[in-house]
Amino acid sequence: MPVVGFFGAPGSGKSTVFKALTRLSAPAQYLTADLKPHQAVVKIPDARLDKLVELVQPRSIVNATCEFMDIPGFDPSSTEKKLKTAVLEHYRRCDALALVVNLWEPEAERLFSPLSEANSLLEELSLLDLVTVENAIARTEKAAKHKTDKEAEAKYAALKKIHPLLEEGQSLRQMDLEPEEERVLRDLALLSAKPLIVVLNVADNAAREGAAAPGLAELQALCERQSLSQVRMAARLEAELSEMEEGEAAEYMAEFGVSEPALPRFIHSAFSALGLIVFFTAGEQEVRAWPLRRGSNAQQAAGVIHSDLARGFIRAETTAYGDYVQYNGIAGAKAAGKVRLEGKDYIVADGDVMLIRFNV
Ligand SMILES: Nc1nc2c(ncn2[C@@H]2O[C@H](COP(=O)(O)OP(=O)(O)OP(=O)(O)O)[C@@H](O)[C@H]2O)c(=O)[nH]1
Ligand SMILES: [Mg+2]
Repeated sequence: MPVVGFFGAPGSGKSTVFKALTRLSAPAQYLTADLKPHQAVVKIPDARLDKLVELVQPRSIVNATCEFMDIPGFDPSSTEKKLKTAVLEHYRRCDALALVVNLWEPEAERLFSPLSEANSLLEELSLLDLVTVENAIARTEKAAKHKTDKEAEAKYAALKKIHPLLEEGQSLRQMDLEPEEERVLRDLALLSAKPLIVVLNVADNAAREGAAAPGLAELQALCERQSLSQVRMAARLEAELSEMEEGEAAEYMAEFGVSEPALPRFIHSAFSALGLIVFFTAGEQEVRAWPLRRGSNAQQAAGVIHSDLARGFIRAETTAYGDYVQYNGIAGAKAAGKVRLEGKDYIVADGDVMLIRFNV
């Protein structure tokens, strides 16, 4: 299950976004006495899953899930060392970070433009990594120079390559790294390497898709330049919606011109940043959505369900989601010749409905 943590300037709306997405209010005290952040697991709404359920009428339904973490903003000037360390540890544990940018505050009342706010936070991630990398260089230098430890040598070389780039303020995301370099750096959990979703937190009156907001266009351009996933959200409005009955919420959404609630839009951006797709299993017992790393093969998909299925993999009966729906389920798809028997190397496509044949 992917874990997404909210990152942003103090008061940018992280806790409000958390509430909008989880329907839970994060208490004002976001860290408990043992410095744990406020966490929530949400079921991911999925229109395709709903459609499969309608066709199959299973006994149980399992949505994919995502975990959100409301973490206090990182304050580089903070002198509370214990708090700072704890906050950074939480960020390192996240699979992706969501940068919440304040685009709702009137221009006259703010000290920094949204663009400079976002840029300085992105630079902060690179600076934090610079410190981590310098410490790691000091630790691996000796072993690398003895030329007896290949792993240390590879790590040292990768660290020396990224060090000057981090000094320039680049993020790891922007660097061209070989998969092998990525591998040796993985245990450092570098923050600027994490998939990033930019939450464009706009005022209620700018909730409508396409509506202008001060600073929004510059932020969108930044996201384009750095290929960052972005999601526009009027967090305060959405947080209010999360407290309403469905009908009332729909009316309210229509009034403000919001065509789709924040959660599915956010998940869409997050999955794209994380490089995740979804495949389905659909039986009378259970219909279920499974997140899967894009580019995975059928055997790896089987392994997500259970390691036995990967070990004893024979083949995967695979139907594209569109075919499954068009032919009213597996029987119709079979009759139309739309169910394929795929081997273990088949690269799973988003929305595939799969039945794994295995033998252990
Ligand atoms: N008008 C408006 N106000 C917002 C919006 N998002 C947040 N706010 C207000 O900004 C204040 C701070 O919001 P929070 O969600 O607590 O911000 P935060 O980023 O969690 O703040 P810290 O955890 O203290 O860093 C609250 O008073 C919110 O009501 C928004 O989209 N529109
Ligand atoms: Mg907060």
